Amino acid sequence: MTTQLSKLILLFISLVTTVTIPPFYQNVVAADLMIHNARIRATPPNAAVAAGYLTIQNMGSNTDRLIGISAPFAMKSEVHEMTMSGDVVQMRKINGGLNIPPNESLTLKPGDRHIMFTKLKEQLKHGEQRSVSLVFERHGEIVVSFKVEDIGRQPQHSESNDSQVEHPDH
Ligand SMILES: [Cu+2]
Repeated sequence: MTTQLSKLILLFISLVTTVTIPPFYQNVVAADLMIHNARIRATPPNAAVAAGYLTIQNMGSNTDRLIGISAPFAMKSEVHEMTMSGDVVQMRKINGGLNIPPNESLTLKPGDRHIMFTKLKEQLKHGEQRSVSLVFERHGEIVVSFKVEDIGRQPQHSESNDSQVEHPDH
């Protein structure tokens, strides 16, 4: 009986661990948070930076806060916002994290707030999947698979003077 039970448990474990994860745009559900459409703009060789986008939906009843991002392929990962300075679009690091109130979602998208992966260690090619770690105040760390794809170029933007981030053309 005990042996049969342990066989059953083993079978169950192997079933659970071999479940295939859809490769593209998988929705990651971690307790109250659902993360979808996570993607990174593919880069040319030797690019210094790459932009990432996603939607984080808060299905719970408490505000959560995205407080940290890290990726093995970049030295630094941060959230940027775009601002207009005269005719020039600039981007600036957002400090202090981003709130996601209950029943609302946070969307980072081209031409708007985005994740900026800086000091890239390698090229990010169309079709790849890259793991990125998101840290939330309430939920802690969630590792999300981002799909690398050719996304139409963003309008040119330059870096604001007060920012510490290095941003060659991209
Ligand atoms: Cu940026």
